[in-house]
Amino acid sequence: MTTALRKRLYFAGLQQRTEIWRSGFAELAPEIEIVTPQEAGSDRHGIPYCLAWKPQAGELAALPDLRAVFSIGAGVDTILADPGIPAHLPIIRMVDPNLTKGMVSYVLWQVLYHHRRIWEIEDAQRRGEWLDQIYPAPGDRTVAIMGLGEIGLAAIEHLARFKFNLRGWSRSRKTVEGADCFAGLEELPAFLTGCDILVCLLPLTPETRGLLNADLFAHLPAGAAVINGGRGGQLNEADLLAAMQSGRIGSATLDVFQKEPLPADHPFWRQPRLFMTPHIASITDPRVAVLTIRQQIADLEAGLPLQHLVDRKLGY
Ligand code: NDP
Ligand code: OXD
Repeated sequence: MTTALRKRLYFAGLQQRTEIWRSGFAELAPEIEIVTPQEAGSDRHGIPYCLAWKPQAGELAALPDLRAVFSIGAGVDTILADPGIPAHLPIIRMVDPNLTKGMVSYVLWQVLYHHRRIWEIEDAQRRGEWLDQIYPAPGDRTVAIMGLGEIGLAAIEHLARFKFNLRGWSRSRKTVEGADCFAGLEELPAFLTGCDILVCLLPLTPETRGLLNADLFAHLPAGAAVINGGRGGQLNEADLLAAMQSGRIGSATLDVFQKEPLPADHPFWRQPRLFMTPHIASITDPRVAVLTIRQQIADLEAGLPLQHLVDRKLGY
């Protein structure tokens, strides 16, 4: 076997999860040889594959024999942030049923949190008060999902069981059972009007960057809830703070932020009715992902088409 044909997989930007992934490959795909940046040293020839999360600018272009880049995440914005990635290189995003299940459980948890205003019960409990809370039936609430991809569609399927009024918004037109669907920027105002709980599950692209801003919030009913599980770059953070302080947005959940980890002096830490999680809404499961990557490498080497290819022009 020549060096060029060895199944060597370079880890780019995996940070603290390197060892979890290394043992996943050792157990489930031992024929794939893992190479960290330190192990690769200065000669980066003979490495055909890369597993990436937040690669450094120029890191992938410096692998001359690269044939495919596998993203650890469903979102590939941190990979596409490097304009130097050779245009011919296929980038494959992560589609993992366990990642999707994690996101669905996060969306259900947070939609119900805002629907039932859990913070009121917690506050009352701390005051020792037996709160006779009144709350609407799901059928009197409109939950609107931005992004009708792998995750958005699965979230709708599960939310439908609670009988919420459901809406979905995507770039191209979709028909989804149990949800009213809207497409494109021109239909965004209609999608937002009357929406009580807005859930963002969009990829970060030039079109979606900064989309969750004061103009968008102005279309929501006063006191609406906003949940962002997509990417921090989609939210204008100052606009959200102002909207929460004015009462336009009544409550919010954020899993993703412009800067992660969220800086200690960020005003979000002190904002009432803002629930935050540290980008853990869901996590790719190495036990599933290793097998998917192994299969994709086998397909590529057999000349078969790859699945879940990123459209570099669209950015997702
Ligand atoms: P998909 O690629 O399957 O779906 C993306 C959806 O977004 C599609 O419906 C697409 O429309 C829509 N979309 C893209 N651009 C626009 C636009 N400009 N206007 C309207 N709709 C648009 O992605 P996934 O569902 O797998 O993942 C979505 C995102 O969720 C990821 O990119 C990532 O950022 C985030 N994520 C976050 C996690 C976390 O832990 N917080 C974990 C996993 C994912 P169309 O159908 O027309 O193409
Ligand atoms: C992802 C993520 O995109 O973890 O998968 O955010």
